[in-house]
Amino acid sequence: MHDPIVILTGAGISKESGLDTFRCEGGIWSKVRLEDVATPEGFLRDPDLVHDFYNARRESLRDPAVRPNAAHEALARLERDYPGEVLLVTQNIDDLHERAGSRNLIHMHGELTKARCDACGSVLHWPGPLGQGDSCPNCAVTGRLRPHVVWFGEIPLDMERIYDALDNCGLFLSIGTSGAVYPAAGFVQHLRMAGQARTVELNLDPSEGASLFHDGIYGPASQVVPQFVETILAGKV
Ligand code: BV8
Repeated sequence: MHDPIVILTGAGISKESGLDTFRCEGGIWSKVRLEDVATPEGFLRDPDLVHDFYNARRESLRDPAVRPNAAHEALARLERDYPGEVLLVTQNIDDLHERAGSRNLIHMHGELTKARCDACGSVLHWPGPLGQGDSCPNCAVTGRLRPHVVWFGEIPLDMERIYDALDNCGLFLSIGTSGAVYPAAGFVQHLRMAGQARTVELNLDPSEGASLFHDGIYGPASQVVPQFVETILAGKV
């Protein structure tokens, strides 16, 4: 019997693909205040500053050097080759999991390549720059488009589907996340209370919640994730 697997990823899995993390040395939050660029209040106060912040990150996705690494590819292989269900829940707003081939995927904090219209609610594919002068292609209203990203104080996406999957999984992997942001950081605690899933952290170094996991495997994701995926596929986990 192959129990369902739920995987949570964070910015650390994309680090070796050339994308910054948030809280490591020199990370995003050391360059810009999250209150200014990752909150609804910040967007209301200075929409151009927020658009510039996300336009720069969206532009970095188009850099040919930014592509899925061995960790993204290993998770896509696991979804393809594991006989049970594999659900990938990412906090990341980059598109590297899709580009690696992952399909059963939830972006709980939204997606950099999408925009949302606050006038009509449309969620739109938006790979290029976004600004206050842009109009919604569906309702034609100008100046009401925002990044389709979950900011602090906003409710993450697909939470019901995520908790259903957590309550039915046999194995939970947490990869490349500091365990600093809730509710994602609380998933392992939720599982420990339910008691049926094995929980494993794979990270460069122990996260804030390291002690809550049954096992911890430490090193660069591009090394530890493919190795661990092989042990799962060999039926050794
Ligand atoms: C919510 C936007 C209610 C998109 C992000 C107390 C006070 C105030 C608020 C709160 C509080 N307690 C809880 C909250 C709520 C708040 C919160 O958690 N605040 C924190 C700061 C305390 N949370 C919220 O507001 C959330 N909403 O709670 O709504 C609710 C709750 C449940 C159900 C319904 C309603 C909304 C949170 C989403 C905020 N948006 N970003 C964007 O711009 O990207 S959060 C931001 O942090 C990113 O999404 C990022 O993904 C996320 C987490 O960061 P990580 O991915 O973990 O990245 P980090 O840099 O921190 O760590 C990287 C890790 O990788 C490190 O451990 C490092 O060692 C490792 N690493 C580095 N290199 C490698 C590596 N690992 C492997 N290999 C490598 N090579």
